[in-house]
Amino acid sequence: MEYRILNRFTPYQTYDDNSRNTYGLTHIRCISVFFFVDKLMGLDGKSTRMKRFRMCRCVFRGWAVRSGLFALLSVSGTCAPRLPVVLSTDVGNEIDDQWAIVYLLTNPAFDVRGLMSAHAPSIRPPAGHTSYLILREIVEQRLGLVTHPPVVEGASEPLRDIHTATKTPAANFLIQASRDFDPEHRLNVLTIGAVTDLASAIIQDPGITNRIQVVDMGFKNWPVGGDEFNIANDVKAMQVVLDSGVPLVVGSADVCQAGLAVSYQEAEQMVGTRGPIGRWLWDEYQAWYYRFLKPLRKDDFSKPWVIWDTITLAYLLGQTKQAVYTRPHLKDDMSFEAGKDDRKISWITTIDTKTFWAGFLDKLDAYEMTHALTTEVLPAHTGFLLP
Ligand SMILES: [Ca+2]
Repeated sequence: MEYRILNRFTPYQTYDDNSRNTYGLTHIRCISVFFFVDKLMGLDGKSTRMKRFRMCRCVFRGWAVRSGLFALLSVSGTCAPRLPVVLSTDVGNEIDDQWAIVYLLTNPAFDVRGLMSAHAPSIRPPAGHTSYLILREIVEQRLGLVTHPPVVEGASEPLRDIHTATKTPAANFLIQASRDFDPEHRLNVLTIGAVTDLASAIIQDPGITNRIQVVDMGFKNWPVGGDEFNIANDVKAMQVVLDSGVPLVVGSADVCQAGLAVSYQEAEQMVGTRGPIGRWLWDEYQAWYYRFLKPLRKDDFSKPWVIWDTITLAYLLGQTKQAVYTRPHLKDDMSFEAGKDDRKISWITTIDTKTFWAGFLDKLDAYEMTHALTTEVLPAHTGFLLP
């Protein structure tokens, strides 16, 4: 019983076969304990059945009391409620989504209900499907998860207009996943790409705005809004999200640049010296760096790259500060104008960078120590690695 309780609060072990190994060890340990007690009390083959029965009853009672105490200690002392999360990611166009996916699935604080792919123009068409394949490969191959939260395919194109949903598996999944929640207990929806599937879910089921909270990486800055990659990839979808009134927290590019920039040397120190997952993140960092930064700066490694999308996780972990503004309307040119009412929006202003990266590396180490991970070179599906 006690081991089952331990496992419940160790989610990076509950998704895969490694947890079954823990159960096997538990059984062996229990048998060993009973054998030792048997010998200590002289209960060998000459003992009566009644003696054995009383002994077993005594042991069982003691075990039950211990387990109850352990459960109470676990719940009250060390285990905060886990954060229910669904992620929508355009993984495959850059390197930051990979870091966000890794942290989401290695940190026991997150109760991951599902992972959805999203489109971007730099992902091979159909982009939603390509991103889905990359996402699945990361979860199953890079992170080695035999069983895992649902991985669901998202839209491959932006919305046609603000009134017409794109009916995708991801939009349907999000609506279904949200049904377990209510205004006081909301599902966190992290969007780190175009918000097409989120907008489609809202158009199909407006009531979802009472069951979810959205944390989005997007926009250049406050109060401009601005032409930023994720927003530009589906402006209409973000117009739907903003106008719906769904609780929305934004992590904009300027705040990411201030808090999540990682230099070449820092990236090597952070992930390059770790296990297979860390080395993969480092390989992709280098590939991205040499393709997009070095051609312009031959002997200069000082320019960092920004791990943008992880700002959404920093928010969920309480490692950011926010300002609350009157909710704007998004114009077609991606600038803001005054909204029609006094509804609000939360805008992240700072990130506790040191605490965030320390937690990231701590969870990565713990995961790599407890999981069998591949060291094979996997086929590169990521867009910027394609020939
Ligand atoms: Ca992204």
